[in-house]
Amino acid sequence: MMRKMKKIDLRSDTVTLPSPEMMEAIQRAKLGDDVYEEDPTVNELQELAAEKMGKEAALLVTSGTQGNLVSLLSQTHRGDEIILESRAHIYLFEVGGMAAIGGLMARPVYGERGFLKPEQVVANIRGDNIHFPRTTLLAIENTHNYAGGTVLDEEGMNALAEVAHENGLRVHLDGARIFNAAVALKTDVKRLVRKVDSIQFCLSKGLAAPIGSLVVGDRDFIKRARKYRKMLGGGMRQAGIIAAPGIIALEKMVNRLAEDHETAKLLAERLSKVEGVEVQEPETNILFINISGTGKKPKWLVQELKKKNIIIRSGLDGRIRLVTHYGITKEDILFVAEEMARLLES
Ligand code: TLP
Repeated sequence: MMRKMKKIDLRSDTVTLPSPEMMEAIQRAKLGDDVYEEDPTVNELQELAAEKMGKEAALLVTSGTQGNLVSLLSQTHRGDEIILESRAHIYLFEVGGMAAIGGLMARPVYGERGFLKPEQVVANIRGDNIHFPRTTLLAIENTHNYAGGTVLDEEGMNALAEVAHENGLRVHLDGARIFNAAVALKTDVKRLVRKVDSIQFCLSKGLAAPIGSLVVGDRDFIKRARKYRKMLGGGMRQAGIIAAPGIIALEKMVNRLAEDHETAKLLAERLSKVEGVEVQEPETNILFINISGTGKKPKWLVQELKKKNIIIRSGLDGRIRLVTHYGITKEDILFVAEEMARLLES
């Protein structure tokens, strides 16, 4: 079959390249020194982000990891304990920054589909005892990456935030992919985050901007976050070149996430027909499969697909994560499914 060998990279939605419109916006961006809060493009993006989330203020940060860390630092004190789901990105994949830099204790608790139940939160809050650290924060991840791009709805979000607040905890949302959740639920993102105190969301994932995340919350929180961002080396100067494509990401790339959810479903549907392949039904743009039933090894599959310019990565736990995103078409996905089926059935 003569097919032009387009590179199809399904390792993550972080691999997306900026759209031509984003590249043009970078060229035209009005710039200033953002450490002095004088970059008009950064200011515009931050206002837009705050408005979209229904909160008072926002702050552009370099990455999701930095956004989560400044949020945690801004809402806790050294020695505090944070409750989070045991597969949370903050806990597993952020280099232990909360402990190393924040002096924070993690209280990881397993939750079905990546989400704790309110009663699990209550059960894990430390009581008033001389021996205990203080529990001061609940961190939620929506969509939950490692649990399979799973979605928590408005009711679920509110129930968690309410129980946390009733017990004196603040609430942080690792919303790296919160727009995927909102699109999957066909709801306004504002409704999902209404009761949380801080949010980190990424521009550089499904929204296809090249760099950056936003931290969102009330003005006092953002003031503290700005100081911690500076401490971590995240005070940027003419950062409007980052903010300009970010504005396009927020204004034009949100609704199209539905296409990524469709292509993930299509891939799941095709792969579930292959004998020995276990497929976790995708809720958004992340699909986990397990091929151990085929007798083939993930590493072998990675190598074989690479020959067709299809790039995947085998996970840490034997599963394979496939992520759909901007630039991946339905036709690409049909091609990937066909190639994978051919290899796994051979
Ligand atoms: N996730 C990356 C990798 O680190 C695994 C990916 O490819 O999915 N929160 C969540 C839920 C994330 O998935 C990620 C990135 C982050 C935070 C961190 O964002 P960055 O990579 O911008 O620091």
